Amino acid sequence: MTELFTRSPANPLLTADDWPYPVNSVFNPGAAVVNGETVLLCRVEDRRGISHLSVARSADGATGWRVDKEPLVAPGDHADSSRWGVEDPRVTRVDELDSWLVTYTAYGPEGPGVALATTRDFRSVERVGVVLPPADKNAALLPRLVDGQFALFHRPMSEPDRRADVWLSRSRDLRSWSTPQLVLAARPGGWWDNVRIGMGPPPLWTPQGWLAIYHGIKEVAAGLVYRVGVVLLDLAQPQRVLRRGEDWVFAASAPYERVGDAPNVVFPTGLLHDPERDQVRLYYGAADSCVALATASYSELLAYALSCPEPDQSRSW
Ligand code: BMA
Repeated sequence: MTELFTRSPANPLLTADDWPYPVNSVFNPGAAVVNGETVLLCRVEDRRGISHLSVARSADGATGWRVDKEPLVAPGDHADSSRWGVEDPRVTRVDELDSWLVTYTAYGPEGPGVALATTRDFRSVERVGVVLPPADKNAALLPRLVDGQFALFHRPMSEPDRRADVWLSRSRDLRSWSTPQLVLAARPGGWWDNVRIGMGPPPLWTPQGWLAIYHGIKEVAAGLVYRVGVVLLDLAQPQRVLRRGEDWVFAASAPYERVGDAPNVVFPTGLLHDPERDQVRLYYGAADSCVALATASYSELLAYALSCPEPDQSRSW
């Protein structure tokens, strides 16, 4: 398979050195286009190890970043379910709300839970708070309603077998969510996504289905390796997988992906489609240390997804 994604020559786009105050690391950004500018909502880990979410803006999405001096979403106080940090945001434009919805992980003594906030301008947020209790994370909302309902992918951790797969829940009010339906499971044995998987950025609408990027984890002697895969989901029933790639489409190879706080991690969280350039921009965290960008041709990526096998229900991986 030819490489679908090309790394930006400006990588790493953002590191701790770009922050206006001392921090440990900057990674796993949600992405949006706001008034023609690219806005990244970055996870910033401070020097206590607690994360907050801060905005960086750029005219071309790769260079000339301007970083806000104050967090957009800060961790909660002592009694709060996010007292140990707010992490891994995904950002979805929701026209029905005339807002962007931020889905993020609220981390506290109970574990990681799924939390929501809305913003109209990336200068202030309204917090909805935790909507799916621990242990749950990797939440990404579809940009369109399905049967009049919001559709949210998320990754509950089931006990006692500690399975960690991608599920879908629906809601009319963003607060109460339906019983989850299984979408995509980790593949056992030697597969690259055999330990845990999680939805990446909010999937892209295409005429052929929802084009979705996910991360998959494999455990090797040296630790965990995070890679990136592609699936195509049914437009009307997004819990139905139409196609699933067998190979990963993106994996750590650059020095800033191989070396850092968490080596060999690429963690995709932002995906922007520019129809005029037939381009998608994938923003990701590298090695839990910096923010990076890889681009692909939209039509090549979609053609690749359509060429992948249909999942065979009778086959057990
Ligand atoms: C996951 C999340 C991500 C992180 C990744 C690799 O569980 O916590 O924030 O990037 O692990 O360490």
